[in-house]
Amino acid sequence: MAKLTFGGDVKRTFCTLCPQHCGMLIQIDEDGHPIAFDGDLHNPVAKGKLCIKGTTAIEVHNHPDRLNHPMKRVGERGEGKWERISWEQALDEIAEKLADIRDREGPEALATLGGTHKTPGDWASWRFACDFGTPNFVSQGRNCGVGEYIAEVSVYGWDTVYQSPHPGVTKCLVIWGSNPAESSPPSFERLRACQAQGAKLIVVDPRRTKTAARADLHLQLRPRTDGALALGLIHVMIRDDIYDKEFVERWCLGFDEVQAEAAKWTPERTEEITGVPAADIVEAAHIYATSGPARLMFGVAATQLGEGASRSAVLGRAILRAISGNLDIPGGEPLGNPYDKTHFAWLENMNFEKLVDHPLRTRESVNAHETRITSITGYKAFREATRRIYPDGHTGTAYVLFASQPAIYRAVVEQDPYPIRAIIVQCGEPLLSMGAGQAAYKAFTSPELELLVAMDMWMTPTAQLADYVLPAADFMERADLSAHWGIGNFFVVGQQSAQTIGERRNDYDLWAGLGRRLLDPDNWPETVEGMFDRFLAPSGRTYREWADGEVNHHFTRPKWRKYEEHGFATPSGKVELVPSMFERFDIDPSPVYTGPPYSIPDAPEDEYPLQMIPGSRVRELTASNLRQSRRLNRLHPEPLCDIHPETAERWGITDGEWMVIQRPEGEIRQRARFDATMRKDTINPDGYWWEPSQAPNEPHLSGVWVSNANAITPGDPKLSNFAGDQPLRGARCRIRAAQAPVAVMPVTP
Ligand SMILES: Nc1nc2c(c(=O)[nH]1)N[C@H]1C(S)=C(S)[C@@H](COP(=O)(O)OP(=O)(O)OC[C@H]3O[C@@H](n4cnc5c(=O)[nH]c(N)nc54)[C@H](O)[C@@H]3O)O[C@H]1N2
Ligand SMILES: Nc1nc2c(c(=O)[nH]1)N[C@H]1C(S)=C(S)[C@@H](COP(=O)(O)OP(=O)(O)OC[C@H]3O[C@@H](n4cnc5c(=O)[nH]c(N)nc54)[C@H](O)[C@@H]3O)O[C@H]1N2
Ligand code: SF4
Ligand SMILES: [Mo]
Repeated sequence: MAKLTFGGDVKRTFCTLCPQHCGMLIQIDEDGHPIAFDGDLHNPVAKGKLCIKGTTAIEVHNHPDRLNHPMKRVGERGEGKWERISWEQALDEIAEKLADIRDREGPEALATLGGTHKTPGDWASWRFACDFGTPNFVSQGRNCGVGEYIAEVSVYGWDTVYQSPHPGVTKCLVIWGSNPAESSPPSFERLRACQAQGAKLIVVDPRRTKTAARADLHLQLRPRTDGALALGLIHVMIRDDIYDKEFVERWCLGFDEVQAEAAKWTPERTEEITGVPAADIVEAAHIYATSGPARLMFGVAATQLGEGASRSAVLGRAILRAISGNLDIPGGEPLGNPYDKTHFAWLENMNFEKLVDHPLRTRESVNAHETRITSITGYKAFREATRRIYPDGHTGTAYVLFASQPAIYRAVVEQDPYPIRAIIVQCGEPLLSMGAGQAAYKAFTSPELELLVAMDMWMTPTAQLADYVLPAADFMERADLSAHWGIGNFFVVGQQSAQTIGERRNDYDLWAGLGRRLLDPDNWPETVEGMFDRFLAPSGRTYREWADGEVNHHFTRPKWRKYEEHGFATPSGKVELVPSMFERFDIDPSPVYTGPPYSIPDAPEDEYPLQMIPGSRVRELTASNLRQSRRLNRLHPEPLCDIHPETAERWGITDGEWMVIQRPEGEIRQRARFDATMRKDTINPDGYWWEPSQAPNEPHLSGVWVSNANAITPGDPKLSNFAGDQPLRGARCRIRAAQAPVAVMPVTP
């Protein structure tokens, strides 16, 4: 296919079929239908490359199963009886119900559930929730792990989450609980470029992933033992005197405590707990500490390990970044850069401050009494702690505002600590993708829930239970702007490329429609373009000027060693290896390894001898999304569970046959895929599995209970980590061979 060039009938935007947001060009015909696509060579994210998912954009746009009109439920929830209504009617009725609920129960009785970064729904939903007065909103950061942000901001005052390694300058890369070979083609390219220019690669993962296969050293640890591994590495760095003494002496508090605790974690003891050979731990510490600038990357796994394990994992990683002397040096760990205020007004437009002082709000989020740090009080504390350096706010700390899903479900069913009566789901799939699937189901079908709205591109299992279903536009049929959750230093603007089909709308329209009915309309521009104009106002250019102009993106130039000028954005101004912010919120701040080491207590080890680590990304799918594509479906038609052949043999399971995975919550079925590189104590079930073509509506809900691993991940809010992140990885399970091919409803919530 000839390369497309921007201009005329070739429009320019970016793909949002996964959160990488690679630049894309779309050619349209005279009726505005997309007929060809290409990567955008001038976009710095992917430099013209697209992955297999991105190449289905036109198929997704034209797919016959897409939702095209708003619908209102006329039968029972989940019965599948719908009446087509107009957007005006849908918005009027939803607004009326929300006003009534707000009057009776307070604004906190509304919760919003969102998924990964899809623009414009994620930020628009936060913005609405804060304006409405409810702290019970869930989006992006919550799913990918708030614990990481909190740990990093508590230790060194900014997060390193959305930062890249620098080929040629970065000399060591640690990929820890992440697999960019599947999850991020652009990051994987950069990783390879770093390696080509001499960087060493260490991978910390219980699986031998495609990324691990390229590593100089793969530390194949037992799931959930990351905190112990971190201490083992710190032990060697201190013992062998290869940490950055000068930096530690000048900038770090709490080193003595770290040293005392790490002294106990000899390589041999660390091997006992983690299963990683002692010699590899020693070698890894030396590579990490002595190669030159090193980057220890974000990976979702560390925050998904549940109570205890997750705290020590994220804290241990933050300590490693600090004592290795890599903070804010070129090629090391860039401490973000707030958006360039001469170009972009992000925090000013998010309404977080409005939520703090909201006149109608009287309560904290429904998880605040358990995970105290993720609350409005937590937000205020971080705002104070970081104010000296970031007087205008700090998005990394704003992430502490996200509520925790299991607590929301409990608030619906048990009205504990107070009732939630309405839930709006947009850009997320709680039954499949967001953990605690059964708890979500109980909430959505509870008579206590007065309103459930779902805005999606497809009739998902959650949408099948909703009272109102609203059709979402895809990225080609909307004006767009990607600001990387407000934590990056880069934004990109996209043109609306294709003619909208049916009555699909961009996600902002839902919140603006409700905002204009229920709140101050001046705060809710009628169109998303009007909202983008507000974000872009400091640049002196409008959305249209950016979208149609020669360059549609902007980077903030990094500055290094900013701390030399003004210290770190922590209460003490130093790197706090034992973070006072943890102490303040009753979280154990010491670098101890907190267990229980291998298990989540709801499934005893003798009955559930294996650990499952479901939800690892596969290149050809995005969580529960894109299964409707025939092309992608052919590549991955069935749910696959990686298992060591000896483990399989022990339980009578055959390669390629169906196996049952069981937990106290119930059981699911997947096809066994033998993999001799797996640990024998760990299985890796596919995540987010459903069958869009199978019987919709109750009781089957398109197969949501058949193979969906998140139907059996633990749903008790008490098992979440200190920040309210769910235990999605490492829960105990047992397995057996399945007798029949696929049962209809193995799990009965
Ligand atoms: N076991 C396990 N569970 C996990 C994880 C894990 O690693 N293991 N990872 C967690 C993480 S990090 C995340 S981010 C979540 C992902 O969770 P989600 O983001 O919820 O997952 P998706 O399935 O990608 O998207 C959910 C829905 O959004 C719809 N959608 C796509 N684009 C748009 C759009 O532009 N507008 C609207 N309105 N809808 C759209 C899709 O059709 C889909 O139904 O999963 C979490 N759950
Ligand atoms: N194709 C595709 N790309 C995606 C997505 C998608 O759904 N599909 N989702 C996007 C989203 S929302 C996100 S957040 C990113 C996530 O991107 P990544 O962070 O790369 O997420 P995963 O691929 O799930 O990788 C997590 C790794 O952690 C390992 N792991 C499991 N348990 C443990 C443990 O106890 N300790 C350690 N150290 N490792 C463990 C798993 O084996 C897996 O290889 O990907 C994004 N990109
Ligand atoms: S990696 Fe693929 S799916 Fe993700 S944004 Fe890029 S092209 Fe789209
Ligand atoms: Mo995510």
